[in-house]
Amino acid sequence: MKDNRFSRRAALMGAAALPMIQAVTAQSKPKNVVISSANSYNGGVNCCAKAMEVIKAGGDTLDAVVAGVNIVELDPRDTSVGYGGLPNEDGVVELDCSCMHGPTRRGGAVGALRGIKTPSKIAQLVLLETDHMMLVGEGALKFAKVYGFQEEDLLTDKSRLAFRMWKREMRDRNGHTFWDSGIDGPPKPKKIGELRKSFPGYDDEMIAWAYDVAVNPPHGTINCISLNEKGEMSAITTTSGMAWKIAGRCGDSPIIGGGLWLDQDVGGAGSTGRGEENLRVAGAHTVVENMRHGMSPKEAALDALKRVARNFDNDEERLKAVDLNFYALRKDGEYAAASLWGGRGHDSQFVVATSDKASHQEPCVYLLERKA
Ligand code: SD4
Repeated sequence: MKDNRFSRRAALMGAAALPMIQAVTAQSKPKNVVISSANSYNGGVNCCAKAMEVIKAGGDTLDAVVAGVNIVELDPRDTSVGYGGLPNEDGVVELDCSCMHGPTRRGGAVGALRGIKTPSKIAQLVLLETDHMMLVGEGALKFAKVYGFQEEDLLTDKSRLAFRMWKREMRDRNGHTFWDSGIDGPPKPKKIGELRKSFPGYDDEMIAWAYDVAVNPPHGTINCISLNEKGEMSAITTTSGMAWKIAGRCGDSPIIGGGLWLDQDVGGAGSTGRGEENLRVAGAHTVVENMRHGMSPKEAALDALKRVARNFDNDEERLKAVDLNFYALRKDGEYAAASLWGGRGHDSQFVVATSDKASHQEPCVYLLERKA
């Protein structure tokens, strides 16, 4: 006799996922799709345009995302990625990156890499040329040099100014810092005029920018995921990490399963924002597993954000300090990006390029809305 209870339960629980897994894997014709975070200075749009160009020319999906993010890594204006990224508390830029190649199911990563403008290329070399998954610090730099990469100063005039401003504003509980003259630190917020005296040679706009990033370190990072017409996928996340971090701190970006995950049978996901909170939910892996079990990319990303909110007992007051975004591309070409909070700068947009639609921004969905 047919066990109706079992079939009903199966439909509601585990087995409900099975038809969706088939839907993901047995899709008709894959298409070319690249998605990325938005980033400032049109970084995401340029990244996806480049990656799509490589894919259309028949290039490998990993080469495509590496070429795409290289543009942002090498752009000194983006202070969250590669050259010109904001440094750690010692004034040294330390870069994190991870990448995954779907067809070979391999990954490579570097953490706290100093002196190399394009950590994506080193992470790709770890993937291609070694039997390891991740190299960090001095070892990662030595490895890069073996392949002919030059060690360079990654600070720009702009990021050095921001660092000096942060040093100066880093006060003890009496409002004092060794970078300020006298022992009575003036109250915040500072007037531009006051800062102008300490930072001669910079215009007011630069000083205001540096003050703002010193006290409110910005988010950035670029994640990029690609799919080609053969159904092959790759993904990458690259960053200078959290500004003013303790030397040696690795965020989520170089952690395979945290800031990046890709399963050739299902799809890929990546993250930008506060890495520590992402790591507490193994975010990118969670998003891909959610898709495996039948969620759409949008549902999968929002579910991962709900887990983050749960870690704060859904207390929006405490969550205010957290910015986090997930990007997801499923193997059938469906995609989405989700932010914890709606409507904030480039976090509210992500970038998409397809065979027939040039690289462009689309809105992220979001979990929470800031009250006015
Ligand atoms: C980190 N997730 O190091 C990175 C930083 C970032 O937007 O994405 N900022 O935690």
